[in-house]
Amino acid sequence: MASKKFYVVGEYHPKTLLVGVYTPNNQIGNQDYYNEEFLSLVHTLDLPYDLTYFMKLRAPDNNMFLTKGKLEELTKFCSENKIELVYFSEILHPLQERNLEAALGCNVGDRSRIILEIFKKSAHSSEGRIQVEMAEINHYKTRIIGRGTEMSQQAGILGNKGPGETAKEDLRRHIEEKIRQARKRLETLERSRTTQRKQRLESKIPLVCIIGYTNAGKSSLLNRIAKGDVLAEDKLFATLDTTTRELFIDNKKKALISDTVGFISQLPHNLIAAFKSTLDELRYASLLLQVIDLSNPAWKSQVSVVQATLDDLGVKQPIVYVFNKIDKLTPEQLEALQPELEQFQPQVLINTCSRKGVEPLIAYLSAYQL
Ligand SMILES: Nc1nc2c(ncn2[C@@H]2O[C@H](COP(=O)(O)OP(=O)(O)OP(=O)(O)O)[C@@H](O)[C@H]2O)c(=O)[nH]1
Ligand SMILES: [Mg+2]
Repeated sequence: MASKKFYVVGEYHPKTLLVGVYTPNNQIGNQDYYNEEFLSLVHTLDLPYDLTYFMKLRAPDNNMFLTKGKLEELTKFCSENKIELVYFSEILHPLQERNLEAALGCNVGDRSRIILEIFKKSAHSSEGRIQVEMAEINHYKTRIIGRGTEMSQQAGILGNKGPGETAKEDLRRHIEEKIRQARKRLETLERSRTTQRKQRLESKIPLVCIIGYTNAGKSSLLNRIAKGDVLAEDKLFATLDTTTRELFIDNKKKALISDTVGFISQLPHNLIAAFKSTLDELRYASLLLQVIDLSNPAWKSQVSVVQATLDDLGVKQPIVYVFNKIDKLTPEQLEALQPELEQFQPQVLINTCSRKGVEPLIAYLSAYQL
């Protein structure tokens, strides 16, 4: 299934195809929802593209990612449409990426690359920027060095250490130096984070963290209940940097409250690793507010993705399910959702459009012993 999409007039870009591949690993929603989310990622990045191609794959192939038949179809499509660059909706192993490039005769990018680029655009603090840089170097390291291996194998045929091998060694050294520098800067920042945390723990002020799937309304909630001025946008990953504010309930300072990076299905491993120190903060929270966009048909899978990410990070803090954007649902729709919502306890239903909309959460926090 292929359809035509927008061009950026007057600006050169390689003829680009987006390939949405729905696989059993996707975890999230149905095929339409999955593809829609992929397009939101692409739009968030303002990535110009020419065509889309959506397919369903029962089991990804270890070497090629696509099965033989699907690969043949796509190769034909790329050559007929003179495609130069293909972005896949899924995370590709560097070997799969190289093999696909060879088979399709195009440059290939994957989900990790798109999310990395979005993170790069949204990181403003020095810690955020270094974390993204670290993830980026690691992403490209495996890919570049992999290609280097092919270069050196060709050189090996001539018997000596050929130009390919020297280039590979230089590159490896250069990348390792970059990683070393980034790690050093991160360590310095981590030390200052540990000092701050120690001060906070000593002061006995509890910490509440707002977590949730990207675009659920986390920053809007912080802005509403703690007079923040965090950028809230209808974009994925608008927030990367942690913002912490004082939370006053009943005119008393109750806690510090933080808003941080959102989660998404199949967040690249490099990024989770790079943001580990930021996310580690969650383990020191007294309470987590998990914000859920109840108006999103895939809200339930989004809750599972967040839960799985928390499990990976070893976070076991108490959670309140904060069902948000209920202003977008009719009373009948809300009523119909009740049986499903029951399973998620404790819960509050809110919208962040007004102070009144967040009152159920304020009442909950007022009664909660942090
Ligand atoms: N209708 C409605 N829209 C909301 C509500 N809360 C947030 N939004 C909108 O949802 C979009 C995302 O809100 P953000 O607060 O940026 O979401 P986030 O969870 O911080 O997103 P990231 O930082 O990108 O992960 C924005 O366009 C908000 O205006 C709500 O209660 N009702
Ligand atoms: Mg945000």
